[in-house]
Amino acid sequence: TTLVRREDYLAPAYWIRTADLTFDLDATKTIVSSKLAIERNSALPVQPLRLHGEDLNLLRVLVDGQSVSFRHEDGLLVIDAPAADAFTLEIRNTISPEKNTQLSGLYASGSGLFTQCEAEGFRRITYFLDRPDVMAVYTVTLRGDAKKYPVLLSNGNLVEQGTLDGGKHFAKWHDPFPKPSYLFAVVAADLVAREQWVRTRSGKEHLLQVYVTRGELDKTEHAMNSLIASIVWDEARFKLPLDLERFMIVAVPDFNMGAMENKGLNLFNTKYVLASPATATDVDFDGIESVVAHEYFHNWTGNRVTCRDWFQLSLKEGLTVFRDQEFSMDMAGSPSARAVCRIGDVRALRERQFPEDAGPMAHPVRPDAYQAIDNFYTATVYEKGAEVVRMMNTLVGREGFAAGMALYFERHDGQAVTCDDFAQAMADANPASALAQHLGSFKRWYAQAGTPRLNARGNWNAEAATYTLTLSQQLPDTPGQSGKQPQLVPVALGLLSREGQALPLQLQGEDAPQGTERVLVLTEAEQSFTFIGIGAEVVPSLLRNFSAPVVLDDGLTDADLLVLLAHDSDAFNRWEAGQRLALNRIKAALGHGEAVQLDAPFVEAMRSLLREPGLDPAFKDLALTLPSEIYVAEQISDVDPQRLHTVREAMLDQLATALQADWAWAWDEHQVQGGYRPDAEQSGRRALANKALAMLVRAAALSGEPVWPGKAYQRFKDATNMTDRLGALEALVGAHHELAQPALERFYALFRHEPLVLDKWFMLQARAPEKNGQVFAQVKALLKHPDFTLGNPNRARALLFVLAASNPAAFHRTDAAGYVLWADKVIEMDAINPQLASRFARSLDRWRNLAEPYRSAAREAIARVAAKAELSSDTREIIERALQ
Ligand code: DPP
Ligand code: ZN
Repeated sequence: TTLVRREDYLAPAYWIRTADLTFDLDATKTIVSSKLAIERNSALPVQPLRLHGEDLNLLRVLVDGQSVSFRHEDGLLVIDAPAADAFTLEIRNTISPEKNTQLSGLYASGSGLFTQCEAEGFRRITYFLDRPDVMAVYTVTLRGDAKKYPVLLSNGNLVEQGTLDGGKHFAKWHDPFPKPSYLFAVVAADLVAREQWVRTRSGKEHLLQVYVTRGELDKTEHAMNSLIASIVWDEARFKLPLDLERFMIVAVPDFNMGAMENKGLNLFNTKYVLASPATATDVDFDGIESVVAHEYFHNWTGNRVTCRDWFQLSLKEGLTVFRDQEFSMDMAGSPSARAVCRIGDVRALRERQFPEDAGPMAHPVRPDAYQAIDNFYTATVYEKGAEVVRMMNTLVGREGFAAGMALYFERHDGQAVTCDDFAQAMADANPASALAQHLGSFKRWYAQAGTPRLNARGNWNAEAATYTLTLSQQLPDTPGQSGKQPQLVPVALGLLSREGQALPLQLQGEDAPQGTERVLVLTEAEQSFTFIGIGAEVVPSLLRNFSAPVVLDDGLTDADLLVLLAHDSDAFNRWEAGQRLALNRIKAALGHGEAVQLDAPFVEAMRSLLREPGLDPAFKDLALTLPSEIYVAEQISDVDPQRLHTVREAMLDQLATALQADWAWAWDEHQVQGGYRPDAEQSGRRALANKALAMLVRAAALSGEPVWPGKAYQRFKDATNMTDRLGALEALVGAHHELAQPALERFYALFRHEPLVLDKWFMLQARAPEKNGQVFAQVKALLKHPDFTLGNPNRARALLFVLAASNPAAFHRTDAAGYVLWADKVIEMDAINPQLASRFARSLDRWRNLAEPYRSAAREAIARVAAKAELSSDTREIIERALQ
């Protein structure tokens, strides 16, 4: 395998202006006939035409209707001497969708045929210049059996359809927008659609369709509503209208990713389309809303303006994640619901991206090199990329950001561009901003990997009545990168009196205070900021709303944190103070090797938070959730996952017992009245009630008291929605109560024919808190269950990924059995689906941070996979990096 480097980028030697494709569709053998109008790029010297192709069976090649000599070289089809500067290339080849278990290119799922082309799947359909800076206008004719494939879809507009001999029919589609091949899509299947016409602000009518298999139409209402809301939002917030006559979403059960933004024809993992109150949880409803929005928003940020090369992936992904996060916040509504969204996003960032930045796969938001681009659809490119965009938004303000977006589209609509182009547009639209003044320092966020450490120390001078805050930053070395430069860090802050009052903020040199919250801009390695008129000791509330993706060391004591927990006006920092108090106790218990004994101030702080009148239940749920084992593991070294689990479980036991009466109050108080709505208000109440129930069952399991487990079983049986049913089941399973087994059996019997619900059944068992190796043993048993398969990515993720990536104590065992299973399954999966396997392989990324005997055993398992000769380049890259 070869390394592709960003600095080696060259413009394409040829352009493809139009692509006229015909598919004779068949699961065993599909014939692809392609007619391409090609033009030489006259800016470059004459070169051979080199086309990408993978797993194709070539039948013929014609240039301007004549046969031409060609050769194969390094997986490319090379035509040394194309006739002229502009010519027609005709290619005919066959492919086998049913043999395509990689789910990249054209593949079979159920009885239908579907495509996935990002990043490099189009070359598995036909020979092409399969790179995002080559954009063509596509006309696609689909021919196939009318019974098997009654629905034939491709991008753009339907221009013709009709019947053919032999029980076949055809459909012809034309997409007027030039697009890169990764946005191409085809669907041939037996589907039904929910349809809706909408009128956009310009007065144009558009047809929206959500396609699913028969029998699933009643689960498409939420996806359709989310799509309509997304269209309205993008027009209102960014003046970006729907530019298509028809916008289609198609749900596919076998899908490597969440969804795909193909122009006008989005393909979705069923998980992000299908939902009814009986089968989907509040979290699922939220996920659908945000993924539908994400893919829809790509129509502008990704499709109208796309990436010049795959190193620029965050240009579209970071920006589009930022947009879907903002959309979800606007949909959630109230300030506290927005804060709940933000906390969720930051938790995900810190549990997935921070470990990535600290491990062997650390890479900049704009990577410099890759072996397999599929390995770079990462938390860094997506979530850290979104944080980089969010910092720009913080620096230029909401209006300034909208102006930057407008300039970006004015300059680049219809082009394939770079991250630099986006940052430049943002800066040029806001010339007076700190972003524009320090653009070079800001852009290091794209170039330097690693999570910055932000150190903050305050010094109160009683005589001068000043408070001087000294901020400094340090960026750790990462594989292949050292000696890094300071980055621009926006630090949002407030100062509180020890009684919790917000203080007016006036910096030295200013005429008057400027409110009680502001953003300091750190651009150097170290800078000091002096506030005046500070008559007493203060508690700083730094990095409000998580204003930069950094690790903060502010030296605050528990007493300081208790002030913030009780009084901070910034909901994020209030939550953060509670997390830090909990983390301090976990670390202390790990340090002295004794059982945790929770102190009264902490328990009382948690109690008053839970009981605080008027505080959002969703926020209470988050504030009463202890930092996860994965998060804690990143705060320490030589991690012993078993010990960590024991300490955290003991803390949960104590919170369950000490707050028993309060949990019972919370359960009673947060029952939802009336019909099910997946909105922020109801889902917050359900989340807190379910948390309370889990705590009550936990306490009951400790004391042997039967009432709460009985109530949980009753709730499990009677629940009218999946959130409550699963919550009750999880309470029993989480406490290892004897009622868990009958409940699991009943759940299986009820939902065995609902694949997405069955995924939950597998997942629930894989993520149960480990106890004496029972959870690991259960996962091994479930691998042999007739409903388990590695062929369906959702099923594989539900059981194996959840075990290895989300249940440290079940996975990291002193007998190394988890690692043995990991290695076996990486190898087995790799032969079926390399993208899935390499993703799974990453669950051992952080092996170097483990204590012995885990570390050596993990290394041995990785080395065993590395010794395999026939690994895919996807998995090879992950394994090699892990051992470097
Ligand atoms: N581009 C897709 C998305 O992020 C996934 N590859 O929406
Ligand atoms: Zn995306």
